[in-house]
Amino acid sequence: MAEKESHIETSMEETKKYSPPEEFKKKANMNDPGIYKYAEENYEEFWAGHAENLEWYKKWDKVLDWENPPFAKWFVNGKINASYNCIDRHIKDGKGDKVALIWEGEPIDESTKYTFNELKEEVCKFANGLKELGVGKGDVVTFYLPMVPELAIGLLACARIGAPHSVVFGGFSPTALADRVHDSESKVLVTADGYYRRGKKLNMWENALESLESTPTVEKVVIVDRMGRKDLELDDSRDVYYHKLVAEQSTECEPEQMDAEDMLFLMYTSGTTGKPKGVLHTTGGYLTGTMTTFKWVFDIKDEDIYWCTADIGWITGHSYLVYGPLANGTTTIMFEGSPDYPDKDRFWKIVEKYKVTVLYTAPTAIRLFMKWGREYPDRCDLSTLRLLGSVGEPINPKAWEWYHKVIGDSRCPIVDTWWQTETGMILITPLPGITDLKPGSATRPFPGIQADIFDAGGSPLEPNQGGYLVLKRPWPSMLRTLYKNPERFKKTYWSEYGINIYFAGDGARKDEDGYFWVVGRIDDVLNVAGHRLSTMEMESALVDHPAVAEAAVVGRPDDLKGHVPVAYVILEGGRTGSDELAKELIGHVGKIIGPIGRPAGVYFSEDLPKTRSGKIMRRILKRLEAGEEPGDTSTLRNPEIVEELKNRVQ
Ligand code: 7RM
Repeated sequence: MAEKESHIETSMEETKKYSPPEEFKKKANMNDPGIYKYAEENYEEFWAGHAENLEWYKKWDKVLDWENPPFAKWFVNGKINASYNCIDRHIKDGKGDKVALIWEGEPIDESTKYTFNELKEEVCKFANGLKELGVGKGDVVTFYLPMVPELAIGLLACARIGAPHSVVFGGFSPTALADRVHDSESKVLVTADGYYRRGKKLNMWENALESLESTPTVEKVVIVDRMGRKDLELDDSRDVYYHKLVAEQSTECEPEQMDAEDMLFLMYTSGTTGKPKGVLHTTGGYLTGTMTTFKWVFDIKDEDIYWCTADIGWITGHSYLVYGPLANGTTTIMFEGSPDYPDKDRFWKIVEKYKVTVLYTAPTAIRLFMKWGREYPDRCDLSTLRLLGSVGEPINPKAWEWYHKVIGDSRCPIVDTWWQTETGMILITPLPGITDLKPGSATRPFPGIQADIFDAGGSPLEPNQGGYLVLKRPWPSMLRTLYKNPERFKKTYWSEYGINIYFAGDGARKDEDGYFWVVGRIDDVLNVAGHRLSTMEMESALVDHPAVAEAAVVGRPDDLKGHVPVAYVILEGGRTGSDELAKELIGHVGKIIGPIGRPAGVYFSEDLPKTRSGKIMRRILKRLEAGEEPGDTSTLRNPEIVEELKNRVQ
């Protein structure tokens, strides 16, 4: 990881407290604050109690095996199927006709609903189709899709037959897709002909085709016909349309009995080095963790209409759009489009249309809505909302207050939830009805979770001292390893403070009430609009360009997106920077990583601040971008460059 600073600066603005109304407390499902103490003292039993809510083919012999840290096993020798538990179990409980999934297309008049019965049929058909293509237990299937129902169905179809899924966000480039397909050795890729974005029709098939040139493991490609394009040139021995594949399939498919520790999915995430990490989640623990946190954090009732606005291409979409809600038998909404199409009131129109009761979204979206103004939400009936969630980055108190007042009508509690791709489930969060809220704080660890703040040397810090966020005890939906890379798994997460302590990579402080205030990443990972991007990945994309000799990418604070990437570039000898070249470099990075990786700006410079051993001190560039003093430059080989850059940046 990046050099550790001895001090993490955290802001300490004092904030109002919001106490849940007594009435709400009474209604809340889990209104016993004693649950924290119970879970703390009996945490294996606590988790086992929740796992009992799932249906197992065979119960576990042991709740947790932590004898060989950091390699945890949960619900040892238990046998279970995630797809069965998300669908069939509810049908058996008489909920077959309840709506499981609502899909809202980007075009305003396009939507579909699936009851649990219908979802089961679709999932079984796709599962049988995948089997026909030769997919069996343990074969990874990669999905590169827009937000179409086939994506949610595909996850559950894979889970049904024991084939791990790996979803690559549709905004990633062909190169990024190829890297991920390659690492996971997928034999099947599921993609689409195209997708809608703000009324425009965009191609997807061309990207998939480009990546297929360098992914020899792929034998079969399934294509979802989203746009009705007629111009696709298919390779008949490899490519098949989704609707043709599933047309004749049986609507029954016996779920595979999976071991609790069998891989459920891979989710690639940006790390501190260029190569993305394949975060591996398993079946029993992941489902227990997401089911339980979903129910408690969102205080879920059977009649809730729940909407998570995340894309299934990210972990939030996996855990809290698909698995968490469906494991609880909750109606979950999936939206294909953008918040401003056809107008800036689209989200609120959806809330009104489906009478959404619980909304889970990201601070970056909230800040955008704030900028657009309250006229858009005010046009719509939001009175069905009763609880609001936030995830992805710290929510600034101003955005919190706006969300609370304008969207929540000062009625709805806000659950600010801290977690990561690696943690699989929410770990720091209020419990509505129990926890007093402080805008900007994710509040307290979920029952049974032990979080703390350590200094660089590994000692727990006093209240309000900034340090490093750690987790001191395993939890059921923790990542089990990095795919094919257990050494990197150990090194990245379990080496900083010893093999029992999970190092989250976030800077944070704990206040006098034990509330956590997360500042953000302390490694070379940028959080851009709630998406994790690796600065190293962008730097290698830049130096891949013939004009670039060296590059450093850092985050610049941004009112809307939290941070945006900016690139400092040293050109190859003889070259001079220009607006054209800057544009070209931005486009180049966009092509290698995908549109979300495009730098917001490029600076050309003769040199960059470097240590005597030649390492670029990104920390200094980061400070300049934040408009702060550069700090100690005495260890630099070339301190004079800092002044020069400072004049240019400001
Ligand atoms: C769920 C998700 C993880 C990183 C994490 C933090 C940041 C997420 C919050 C937050 C402050 C929050 N997974 N983060 N939630 N920071 N408060 N409520 O976002 O793997 O994509 O990102 O996001 O830095 O380490 S993720």
